[in-house]
Amino acid sequence: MSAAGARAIGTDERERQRARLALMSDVLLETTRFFHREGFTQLLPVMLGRSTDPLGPDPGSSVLRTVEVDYLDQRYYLMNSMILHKQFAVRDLGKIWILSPNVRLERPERAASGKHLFEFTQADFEMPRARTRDVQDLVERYFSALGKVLQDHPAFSVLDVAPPHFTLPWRSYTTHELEERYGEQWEEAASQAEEQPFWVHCHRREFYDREDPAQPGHFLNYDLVYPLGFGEALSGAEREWEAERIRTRLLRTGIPPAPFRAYLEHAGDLIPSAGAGFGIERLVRFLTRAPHVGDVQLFRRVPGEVPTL
Ligand code: ASN
Repeated sequence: MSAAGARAIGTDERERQRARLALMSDVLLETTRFFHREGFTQLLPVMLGRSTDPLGPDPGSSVLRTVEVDYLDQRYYLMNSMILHKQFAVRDLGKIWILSPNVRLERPERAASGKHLFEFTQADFEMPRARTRDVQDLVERYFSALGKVLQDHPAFSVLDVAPPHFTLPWRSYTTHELEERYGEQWEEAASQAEEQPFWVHCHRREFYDREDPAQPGHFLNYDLVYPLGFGEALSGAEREWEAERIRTRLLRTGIPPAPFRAYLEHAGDLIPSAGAGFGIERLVRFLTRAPHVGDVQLFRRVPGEVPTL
């Protein structure tokens, strides 16, 4: 790589970077194969939308603002995530997935977490009429297949890291249990305490995650968390799909309604679905034990760092 493209780094680090990116290339190939085998249709990503994910209210989110682009008398938003588009795609096409670039203007302090980027790509999928268990089973099948395919990958010997060894099924907790055990900032401590990825259910967050109609105040959503301190891997949910419930949930969040007008206009056509998204860079960081998630990007997008290009 020429000096114009990447930070000045030593030969050893360059070799490690090549190994991480070679592994990422094979992760992308296996991810594509996996979703294809499972009968998902791959969509090209949307970058600008009349509505996008508000990313909140969520105690885990620290985005400064959503990027707005004005074009021909119309306001567009750069994708925080494609969640709202996924809900319509799943209605039209059935099981879908996307390698979706997200721009999230994180605060500079987030650089120290080791896991935040202001631009990253997530594998984002959605399934019609699916429930939590279906998503968990699919994700566990994915990691199991990925682990097998990557066993002999040369990157692991370059990096002196053991290939992944996943023992399934993974444990499930609720946020309430983990809060009791580790306090409000449970993610870091819980992630440090575990040796396998684990599921965490029932987060109070965005309006599109379904609130259990049988148990108001409980949410039919989930995160997968990597062990050994690597933190959140994936987030997803069963979705709110009835227009009236969506309106009520949106109102309750108190976020300005203008960016959701277009979404609400069509919300009467939604169907029940569930899905999730997982960051490709975080996955490769976890597999390669990279110190920072920016270390798996050739063109680093770390909050507070000015990129070379
Ligand atoms: N991809 C996530 C989901 O499916 C949304 C997000 O990235 N905030 O729920």
